[in-house]
Amino acid sequence: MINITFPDGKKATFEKNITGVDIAKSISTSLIKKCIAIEIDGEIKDLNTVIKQDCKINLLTIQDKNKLFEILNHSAAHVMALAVKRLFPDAKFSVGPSIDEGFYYDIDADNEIKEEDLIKIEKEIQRIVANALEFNHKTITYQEALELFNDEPYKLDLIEKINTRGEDITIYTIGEFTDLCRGVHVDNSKRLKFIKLLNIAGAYHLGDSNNKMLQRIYGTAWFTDEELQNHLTILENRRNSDHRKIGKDLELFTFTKETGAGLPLWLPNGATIRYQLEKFIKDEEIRRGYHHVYTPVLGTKQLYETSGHWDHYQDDMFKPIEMDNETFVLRPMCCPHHAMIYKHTPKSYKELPYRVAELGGMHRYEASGALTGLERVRNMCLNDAHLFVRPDQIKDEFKKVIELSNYAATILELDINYYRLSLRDPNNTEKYFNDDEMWNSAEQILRETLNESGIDFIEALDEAAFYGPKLDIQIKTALGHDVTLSTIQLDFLMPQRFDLNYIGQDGHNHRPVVIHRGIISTMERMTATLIEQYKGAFPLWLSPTQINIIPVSPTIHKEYTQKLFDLFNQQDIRVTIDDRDEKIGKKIREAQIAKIPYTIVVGDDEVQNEQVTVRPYGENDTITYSIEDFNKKILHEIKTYYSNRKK
Ligand code: TSB
Ligand code: ZN
Repeated sequence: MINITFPDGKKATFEKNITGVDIAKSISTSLIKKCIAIEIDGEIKDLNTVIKQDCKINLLTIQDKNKLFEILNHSAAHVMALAVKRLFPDAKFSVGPSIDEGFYYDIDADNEIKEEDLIKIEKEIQRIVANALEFNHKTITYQEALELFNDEPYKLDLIEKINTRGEDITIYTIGEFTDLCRGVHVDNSKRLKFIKLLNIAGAYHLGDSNNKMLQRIYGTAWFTDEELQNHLTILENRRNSDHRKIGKDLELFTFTKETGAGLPLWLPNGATIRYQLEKFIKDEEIRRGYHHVYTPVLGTKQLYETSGHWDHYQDDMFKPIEMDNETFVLRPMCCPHHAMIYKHTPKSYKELPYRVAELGGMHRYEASGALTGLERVRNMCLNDAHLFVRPDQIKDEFKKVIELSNYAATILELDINYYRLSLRDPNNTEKYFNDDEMWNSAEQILRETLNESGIDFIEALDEAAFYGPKLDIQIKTALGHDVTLSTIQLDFLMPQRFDLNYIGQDGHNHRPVVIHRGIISTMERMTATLIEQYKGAFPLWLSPTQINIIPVSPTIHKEYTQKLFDLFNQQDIRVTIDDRDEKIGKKIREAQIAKIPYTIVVGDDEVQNEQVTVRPYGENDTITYSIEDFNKKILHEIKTYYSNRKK
């Protein structure tokens, strides 16, 4: 006999070896139809799991849909695999898990599955849904598994792995399709009515680039049509603010096969935005006592051996270049060059903090699958600085950097997701240099500084730089990636490695400490962030074109149009004239599509009254100003980094 306790405390007794279906049946026949899965002692299981001992159970229905999202999507992967098998009988299957917002399945169909086939597969899925097929599972032996999947090479690989781990091998059958799987699933394919296949991407079997590249089909499944439609709208909005799409539409940047993956080409519009960002941060840093320098993008391999990059950061570097018996590396970071700048002359304690800054070019060999538009590239320019400070200056200087970071975040209107204190994992001896005492004191100082600054932060293990702990300022991208924008890092190692000193008040040599910091990140990542944040409608100071003048008649209004152009152009305002032989309505529309902040239309009235009629971006109404008033207004907006972004 087995005693079952329900969530409301009621109890029931059954014969041995019953399943969720039997329990539902004992309550009411209508409940059988509603039950999707079962919770046994708090763990979600298949509805037809055999219960062998006393337990607490909870029969899960659509009311519990939040709990069931994962198993719904995992079941969706199976149903999709069955559909694919019917349409592509030769396809071989790898793995098909649920993910945050849906599911995928990695399939080897010799690249036969095309984007347009997704509709066919969806139709087949709907047939499977209509057939209301049950999910059935059982445990089999290693030998049985080898026989059953003898024609499925990827499954055989998985079976070997499961067997080595000494785990049970379980299989699930739906219709004519049997899959190797740990579960859990919904009871029946009829639950998968609201499903959508999204796209196909390349993926290696088990994510290992030594394996064959397979096709990964992504999809998402929901319990109601309303939820599915809502989710599709969210995805559509995300796609529309994806910086790669906007960057293409607004001609900001591009990549070509010929130049190489992850190596961005900044088109004139994007280059203008970048130049404004560079000017903004460089001028601000100079005002705050930074020394801006220029140093080369490569150095000798030896320089990077001394710094420790060669030992701890080699995997992220391009391969060395050999020339005339010397070996060079493309630098992945600017720190060693800045250390050499510090060393150029002896420093006295009075000269510290000594702040070396650069818009520094660097190269990192990011995995090809990780490259994402401008967000993650292989050639980049970092708003970098290395602050050489006395130990008694660490906290103050760190706080000043936080202050600068806050200032930049305000001007750039950044939506910061969270602050992260990134610590080393003491067990990861390969990644971090080995000096417990140094790490402990660096981490402690940083924690104290953050607490004193009143910053709300989370702590994360194994996210530190190889040379020290850091404060990372994280944002969430349109695609939902969690990425680091600003970073402020504490380093006791580099001064030692490069034998950096300053002469103290006592006349003796002392070791400085280094703060590495990147405030507005790389120009690449910051531009990607701003594109997504503003959805391409940049504030005036950043806009590639600030004013577009459209003469109603390119001949009659030519002189006045030119006069306005010259006036703005001479004040470094980025202005264009659209005197193409096109309808005025079309030109205004195109200026809106290009998201130009101000469009001036010049007609007879404007010429006669020496005025400008202006249509701000995104507005239907125009405003008429005297030339002088408009000029003042835009100069003010540029100078104050004005933005009317609605958050
Ligand atoms: C701050 N040596 C320090 C520097 O002094 C350093 O390089 N730190 S870093 O490794 O964290 O990189 C600084 C910033 O560059 C990161 O915070 C991130 O915003 C940006 N970044 C890193 N890798 C990439 C990449 N592949 N593409 C674009 N931006 C990147
Ligand atoms: Zn650095």
